[in-house]
Amino acid sequence: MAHDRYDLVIVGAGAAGIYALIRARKLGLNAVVLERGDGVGGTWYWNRYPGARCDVESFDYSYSFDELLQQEWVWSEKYSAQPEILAYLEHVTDRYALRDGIRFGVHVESAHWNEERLEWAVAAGGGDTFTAPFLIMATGVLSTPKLPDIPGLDDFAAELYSSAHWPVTPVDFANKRVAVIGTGSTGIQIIPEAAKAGAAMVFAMQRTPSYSLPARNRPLDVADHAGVKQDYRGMRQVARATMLGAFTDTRDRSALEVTPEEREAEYQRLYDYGSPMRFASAFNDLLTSEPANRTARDFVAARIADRVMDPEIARKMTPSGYALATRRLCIDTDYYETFNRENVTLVDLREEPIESITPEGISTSAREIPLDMIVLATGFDAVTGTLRRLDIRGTEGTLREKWDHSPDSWYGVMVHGFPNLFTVTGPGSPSVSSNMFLAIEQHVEFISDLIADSRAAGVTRIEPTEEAERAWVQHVAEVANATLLRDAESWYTGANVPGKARAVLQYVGGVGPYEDLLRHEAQAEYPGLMRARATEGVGQ
Ligand code: NA7
Repeated sequence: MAHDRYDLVIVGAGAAGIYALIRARKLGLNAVVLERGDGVGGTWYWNRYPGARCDVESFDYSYSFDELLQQEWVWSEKYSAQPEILAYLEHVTDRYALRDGIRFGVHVESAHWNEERLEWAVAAGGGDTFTAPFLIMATGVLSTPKLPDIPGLDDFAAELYSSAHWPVTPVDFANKRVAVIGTGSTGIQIIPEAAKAGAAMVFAMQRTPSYSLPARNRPLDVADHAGVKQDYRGMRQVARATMLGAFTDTRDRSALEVTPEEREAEYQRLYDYGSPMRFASAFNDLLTSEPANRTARDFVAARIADRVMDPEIARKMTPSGYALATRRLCIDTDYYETFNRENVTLVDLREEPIESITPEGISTSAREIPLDMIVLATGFDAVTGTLRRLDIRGTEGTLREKWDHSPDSWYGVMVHGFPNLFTVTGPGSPSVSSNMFLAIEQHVEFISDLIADSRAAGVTRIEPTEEAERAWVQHVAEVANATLLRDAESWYTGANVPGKARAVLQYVGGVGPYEDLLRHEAQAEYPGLMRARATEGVGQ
């Protein structure tokens, strides 16, 4: 049972924790990263299921903080697959010689604030404790899987996998009867792979159909790299000022102010390009106007009908009842076409809900489906899930108690009642509705600048005021309520987890405007924060 002291503890060695360590070392801090896995990568370490791939283009979905790094790294595909993203994160870890600052296999269980000592005590399984005045939770937004509450799940006698804890050794689908439960981004990626890998039958268990666009993934060639790398820095600057934090080629006009032919042509152009960010940015009112959104939905619905040969299956796979992009707008490689194969069956759970899982397979209200394998692609307790599960105790109680009521936060980066605790891409920040790498860089830079500034000024305690937090939460809600996201029935609002407080978990005011607000906070010397020096009381 060791007790180690640091200047800074960082929890999580995903893209956020890695960058936080790089910045901490630049500041000369004695920092440690605690990681429960045996390697770096976070989400990209655990989600190694076949077909796992990013949905933001590789040139955007990577760090921008070092021009040399971005010039030297060569992405092989428009949308990188999980092994390549993981290799990239490992490369970054080695390139900046970070491994000796990361403790692997450490399961953090609690973090308690000590008001006398002005420090956090982070306790891990096995009894080890790590203390530091500053704590960064880089625990990810899609890191706590949400397993389904289906009776009999533990009784299944054959192979059972969760997409978010996929085994390192290859899984063999050949000649097996495989059910994939869930048709969000993950199910949409796994189902075609299982079918291609020779499964005897893939049962796609669909409760809510997603909208999905062809990714048009392709190898990147020398010309692609030259095109971007001749001015990578400039491209990043443009991306950073956009709504989504990626290069989106947006036209600032309404879907309703153009002719139907122009609209169709624009949708087709972006559909042919293959990017959910670009498609969702086709017009400036797709997320704010129901009639505008409907034009995009109708376009995608018609394409689903083109891609699925059986009109009845196409009908079942066509979403209805929610606006496009209020649930993740997916991209796919041959997802709909997969349902034209002999070895794929759509099981529409709205018609025949799952009643139980038996040792032999799945019982729906209509039939028994004998199976050799079940894959759970049932999503995550997103954004707040991991932090709510840890015992994080501040001045007035636990973060869980606070967030069970409402996921309040100051810019998604600090929480009133939890001094010197920082969350990377927390609730109320652009996070998952933007390019996550950029969102991570924004936060880590803001946090490390704040720590540096505070240490230089002799500040030992930092906490957002209640008023500043309330004002931010209100602003986040106002912006969200002006969009169709206010009605979203998806993980974007916590709707997929029973009992979870309902709120739009992202700031949808845009990455560029959000960065301006953060910059303003820093330039104005953080008016939303109480910053106290060692000799002062709280509230100075
Ligand atoms: P998602 O997008 O939350 O999708 C989860 C899917 O699992 C969704 O289709 C759910 O249907 C389905 N689900 C969940 N529980 C059940 C039960 N009990 N029975 C049947 N079906 C169920 O998670 P993903 O992992 O696909 O994607 C998460 C993000 O990762 C993605 O958006 C990208 O940002 C990367 P439901 O919608 O609840 O009817």
